[in-house]
Amino acid sequence: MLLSGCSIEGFGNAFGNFGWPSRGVSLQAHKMYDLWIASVIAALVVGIFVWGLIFWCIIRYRKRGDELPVQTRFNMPMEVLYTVTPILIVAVLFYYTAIVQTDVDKLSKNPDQVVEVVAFKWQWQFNYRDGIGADANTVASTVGSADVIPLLVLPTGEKIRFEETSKDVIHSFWVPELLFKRDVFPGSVRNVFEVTLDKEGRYVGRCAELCGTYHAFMQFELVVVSPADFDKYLAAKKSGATTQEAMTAIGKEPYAVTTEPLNTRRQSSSWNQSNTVAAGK
Ligand SMILES: [Cu+2]
Repeated sequence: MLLSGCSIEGFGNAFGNFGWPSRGVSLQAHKMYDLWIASVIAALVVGIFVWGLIFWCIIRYRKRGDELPVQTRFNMPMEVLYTVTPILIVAVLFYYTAIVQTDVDKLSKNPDQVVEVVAFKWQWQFNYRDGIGADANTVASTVGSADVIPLLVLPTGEKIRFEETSKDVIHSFWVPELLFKRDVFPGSVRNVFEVTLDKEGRYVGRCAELCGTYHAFMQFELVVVSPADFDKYLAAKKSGATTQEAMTAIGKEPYAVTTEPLNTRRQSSSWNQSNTVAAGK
């Protein structure tokens, strides 16, 4: 890879990111992505080596006659080799996983922004807070409805802390482009994590924990903007503007563009149309 000038990202891109949607839109996501692709490369190297040995054995030692081959019981150096090698591989993977995981879970003392994520059956509310913890105050808020997808507007380049809480059952906050999801618990447990976003854009978010009949309604959109636009957006919200007005104020499309509300009036494609014929009639 070094000789051919390939990067981990270039290699991942060439193979559809090996199952991930992209390299992600946060510094934390990039680290997880690199670990994932590097692990796949390690697995491929081992895989190709093992497949090679298998095919070599099949061809080299295929049956050539009725003469019984040499009967051996074991080969000590080989036994040691294929016990020690997998342990080394697992140890290296574990080492890098522990480093990345610790990094992704790291919390700063003074995050630049704090967002309280409130999940309930079956929507999201995003509260912009003036400090850390349950005792801080909400300075601006956005809540979704069956007709309007809630927008979570956040800036690039700042440490953003998410504090999660649920009003009823367990939900899960998931933005696929963050390559990350975390459960949202009811009660006194406030799950916390931080990200630093580095790519402006609009990314769909979903509830990733089956939480009831209208679980599928729990969609939102993460809107990543420049810090200047974010300050303007938050100022507009603080002065009483709606999310849509504040979005218009910074020149952005006021409604979600990555997803749309589910149609609750199912008629044309529904199983309970008036003219359907029940089975057996
Ligand atoms: Cu949910």
